[in-house]
Amino acid sequence: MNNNEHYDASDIQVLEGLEAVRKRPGMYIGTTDVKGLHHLVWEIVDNSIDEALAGYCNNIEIIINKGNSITVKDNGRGIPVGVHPKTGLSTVETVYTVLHAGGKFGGGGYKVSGGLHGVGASVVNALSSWVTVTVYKDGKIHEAKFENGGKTVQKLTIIGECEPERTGTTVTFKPDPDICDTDIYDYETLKVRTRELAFLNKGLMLTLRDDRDEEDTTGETFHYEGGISEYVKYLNVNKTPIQSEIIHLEGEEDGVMFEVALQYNTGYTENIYSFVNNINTHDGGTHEEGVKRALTRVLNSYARKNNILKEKDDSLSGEDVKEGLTMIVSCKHPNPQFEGQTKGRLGNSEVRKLADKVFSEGFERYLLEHPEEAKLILDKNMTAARARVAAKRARELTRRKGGLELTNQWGKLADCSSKNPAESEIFIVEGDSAGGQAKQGRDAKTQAILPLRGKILNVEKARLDRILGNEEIRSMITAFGTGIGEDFDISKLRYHKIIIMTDADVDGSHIRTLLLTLFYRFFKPIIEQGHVFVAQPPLYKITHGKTFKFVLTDEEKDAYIASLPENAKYVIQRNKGLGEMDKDELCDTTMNIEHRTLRKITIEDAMLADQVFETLMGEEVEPRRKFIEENAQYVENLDI
Ligand code: 1YM
Repeated sequence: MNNNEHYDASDIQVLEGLEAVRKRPGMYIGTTDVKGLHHLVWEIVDNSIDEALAGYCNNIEIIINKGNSITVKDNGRGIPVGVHPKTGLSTVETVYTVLHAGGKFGGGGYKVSGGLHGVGASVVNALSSWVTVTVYKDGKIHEAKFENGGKTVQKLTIIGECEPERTGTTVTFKPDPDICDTDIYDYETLKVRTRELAFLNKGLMLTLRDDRDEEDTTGETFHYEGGISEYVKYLNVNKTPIQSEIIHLEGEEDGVMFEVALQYNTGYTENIYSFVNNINTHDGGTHEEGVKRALTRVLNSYARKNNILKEKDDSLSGEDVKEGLTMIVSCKHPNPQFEGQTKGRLGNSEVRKLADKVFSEGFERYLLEHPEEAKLILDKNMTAARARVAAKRARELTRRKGGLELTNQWGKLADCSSKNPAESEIFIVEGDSAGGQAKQGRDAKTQAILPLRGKILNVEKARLDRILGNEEIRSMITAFGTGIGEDFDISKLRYHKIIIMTDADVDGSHIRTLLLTLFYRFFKPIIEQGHVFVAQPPLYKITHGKTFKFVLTDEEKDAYIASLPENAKYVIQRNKGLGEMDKDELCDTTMNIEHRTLRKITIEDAMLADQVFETLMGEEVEPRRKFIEENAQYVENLDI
């Protein structure tokens, strides 16, 4: 159609169609910024993916060329090359120049494009300065060329021969700079989606290559025989899984394919992603709902049957069973209904049933066949449930008791006079006697003291919810000023240093573990933002004649002793409790900004404490015994 004088009716319709796309590109590709630029690539890749889903293609290459054009190659059947009965044009030309051609001619299968339904090729053509389509089919190489927003400049022509076994489609296009604001592709963006497509389509090999700077002969290849199982593994790579294998379940009904892969880890966040025809359904929908509903139901029923949940206990909630869960849900649907503002939700109601059925049957069987792993999962769920109850109770308590005025009445907080959080510190001190000394020796302007009494010493038997019932702990939470759970607001933190000061014995380490666990679960940002510290009281007091020295470590002790005159008499006293120092000693060595050493708590420290806490408070005697045995070497007086 090089000659304007030879338009017939169908040609005019064709040109009007593509002109509409150029007039309102946003309607077809969302935006004309860098996002839209990448969108064009996926429109072409989607056609290759469709061919893969139909079972005819297992290899796709994406190349960013010099000059910022893109080549997409596949080894499918090749776009049909015959004359199309409706348009009188070759099917290749029809697919690339008639809007909605894909929808009409694609026929069956799982159309992947999220709303464009196969019109992608003509849209890309409309928005490109040039496009070349090459089809390998029947031992021949066919080629068609388009320019200037989809005008045919070379009708489909045989340009050579190839091996008869060779089939496939290669498309190269250059986005039109008049339409797109940028022509710079971002390799990382393309890579992330390419990898995702490989995870979502098991067995499919996808290669991404960047030839812009210098010819890259290999590129990066993504190919996962395990599909979404490997996606879960990938997402859990920096986490600690609590199951040795990944659960992978799939099923099909009336042409709808559904699959799910999941694995729990020791963390607290949920990592759930769902897809329909390879498109991320950000707002979930029936496929995700079906799985979540079944997950909660199956775990509750397993817990009841195995007496993990007692008759009086509340059921596990949907939130409880999602803690530490990494899960990919994928559905391939010939006729998906996308709902919601951003069309990010699957609406087809029959999928809910299919997802529920496939998941509950498979997961129930898994739990029965893997009792040890089932136990680990249920332990995790139960802990989450307890934490939820505890958080709720704490929220109610802090809400009910309200403001700080009450603190002094039922806690024993000696607040500092400064109202500037940046210079204010709160010492959480083990025991009344050390607390009393600290109150006397502190700098009252910037240092607040909150003594914790012995009541909470029996940490290993106390649940978090009970601990939150402890008055001193509650006054501590109120003193922080941040609120807890949903109400948490770090900008309200009243002390930028929260300093835990405990004895160097088992009880001291229990209290520290408890406090760190509490902070980790309910005040994570205060740890993440570096507000939590542990005071380091001196480990030894070395008396030599009338002089004495406090030292923090064994190394310092040895160095000091070596510095004493030969044959000098000295006494080394190991400092077990804070109370062994008088008030001046305590304040000089451990609290005074000039002399003290503080250890900043990292999120890793807190995570470790949290795990230790679980071991200590768990119902299981064996891990507790083992923990104490393993750690006995670190403590002098094992008094438990
Ligand atoms: C690099 C882009 O477009 N591959 C591709 C597209 C098609 C086919 C195969 C194909 C589909 C069918 C039958 C079918 C398309 N064909 C059409 C249409 N890669 C790329 N590979 N035979 C071949 O769906 O029945 C549209 S896309 F409409 F012509 F069938």
